[in-house]
Amino acid sequence: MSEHLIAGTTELLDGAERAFAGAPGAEALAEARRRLHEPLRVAIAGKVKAGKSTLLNALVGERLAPTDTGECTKIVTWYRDGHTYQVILHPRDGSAPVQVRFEREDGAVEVDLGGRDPVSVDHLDITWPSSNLRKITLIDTPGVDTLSEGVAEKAYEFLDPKDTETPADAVLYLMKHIHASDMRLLEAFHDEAVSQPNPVNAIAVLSRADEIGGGRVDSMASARKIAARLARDSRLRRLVQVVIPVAGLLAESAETLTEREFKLLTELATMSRSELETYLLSADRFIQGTPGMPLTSLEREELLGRLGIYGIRQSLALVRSKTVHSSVELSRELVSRSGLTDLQTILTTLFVDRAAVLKCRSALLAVERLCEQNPDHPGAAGLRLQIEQIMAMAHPFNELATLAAIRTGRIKAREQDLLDLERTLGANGTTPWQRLGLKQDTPADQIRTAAYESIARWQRLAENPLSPHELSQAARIGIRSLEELAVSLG
Ligand SMILES: Nc1nc2c(ncn2[C@@H]2O[C@H](COP(=O)(O)OP(=O)(O)OP(=O)(O)O)[C@@H](O)[C@H]2O)c(=O)[nH]1
Ligand SMILES: [Mg+2]
Repeated sequence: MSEHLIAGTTELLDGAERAFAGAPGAEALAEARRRLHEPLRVAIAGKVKAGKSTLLNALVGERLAPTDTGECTKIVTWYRDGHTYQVILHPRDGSAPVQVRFEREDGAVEVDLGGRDPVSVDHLDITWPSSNLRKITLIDTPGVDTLSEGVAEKAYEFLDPKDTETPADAVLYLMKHIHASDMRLLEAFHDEAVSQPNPVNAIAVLSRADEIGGGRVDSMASARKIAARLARDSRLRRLVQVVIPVAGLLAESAETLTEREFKLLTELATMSRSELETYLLSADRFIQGTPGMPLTSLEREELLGRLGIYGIRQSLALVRSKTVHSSVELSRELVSRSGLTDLQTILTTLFVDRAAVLKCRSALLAVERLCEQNPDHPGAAGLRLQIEQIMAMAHPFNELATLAAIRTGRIKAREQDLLDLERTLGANGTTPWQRLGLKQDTPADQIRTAAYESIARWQRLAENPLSPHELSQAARIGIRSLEELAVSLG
């Protein structure tokens, strides 16, 4: 299926390049073509200090993006896989990109801007050999505080496809609490052209989840409850597919945990639990400690900076209960408890498995934008028709559009029907068992039976004279998804 889609999109780009040769903005087509064969681009956006760079590092599994201070946190920075380590600076004035020097300080890549004002830099493009960047290129964006500030405007513009070409195919939006400006920024990312305000290419992350419960051992459980409540909020459902809580700092440190840190934690775990608890009530108390307490103040401060109170509590509990016996085991447990494993799974099922559709969607948008910029061009009408044809023929687009229609409240039905239909359309993942809500190891014949039962159910709904037209149409798209699924089972 995706090969057909890529072939159709490539043909469209060929036609557009012939039609628009030399026309203003035609360079965008070559870029769109390149993108089709590159990894999916996922932007990490959100307000200032939401924990974006920290989460990026956790996803790469290395401390690459600078956090906290430094002029480079104000610049959009791409991290992509490649053979060599290099940093290319793209100036804002459109002049030629230049290779710049960098150092690694405290793990993070410190780029030497060569005296340039960060505002004059459009973006930095960092190539870094990493298997975690093979399928997705990650784009770190500067935090948006108030939308009127210079830097904020830049990020806003970056996410707003109306003004500039959208450089990302999908977005992870980090939020600590839901905020009116959070919604505005998210809305800006959603284009209207290809499939209406679109919740299909965005995931919300409830970030710094450990802080939600004040670092208590049950912080993640509280964060999960809040995330589940947010995910039911109709305003948010219009904008994102899911809301996932992640303790990014813990995830980053867990991914990069050292043998030495494991040893320090083991030493700390020798102190009685009740005694240590009184010191874990605040960061100051923990660092100051008391004479005779394991580790030096400096060592405790270092651990706190890496793991936070929540991470320290979790680590000590795991060491004490002998659930983990090595830094490798501790790292694995903490990665899971930070919510990163869940996020990685969701990223794979919702973005990576759909990469071809999302990338083709970006390419169709690029052609459509060019047609808009040159409305009187003789080729524009034909290309627009071709875009419509690709979208109508490519079933994955219909799935995305229908998912978006359900999410934006344009399809009315019983809540359970809508939830099941969303799942059928691939909202929870595109494998047969995910679409049917079955267990992963369900045998093929049971999957097939479930698929036929489900087809019959949607047929009844589609043919029911009382079903509104939009619902019948949505049910038919679901039937087509299930038919393709049944064929794929052989
Ligand atoms: N407790 C806790 N602190 C976090 C978490 N994630 C990030 N931080 C801290 O929050 C601060 C900001 O983190 P960054 O990752 O730089 O946030 P950012 O969104 O990239 O910030 P800007 O790019 O400046 O907008 C740092 O001191 C991090 O250590 C988290 O999950 N829990
Ligand atoms: Mg940052």
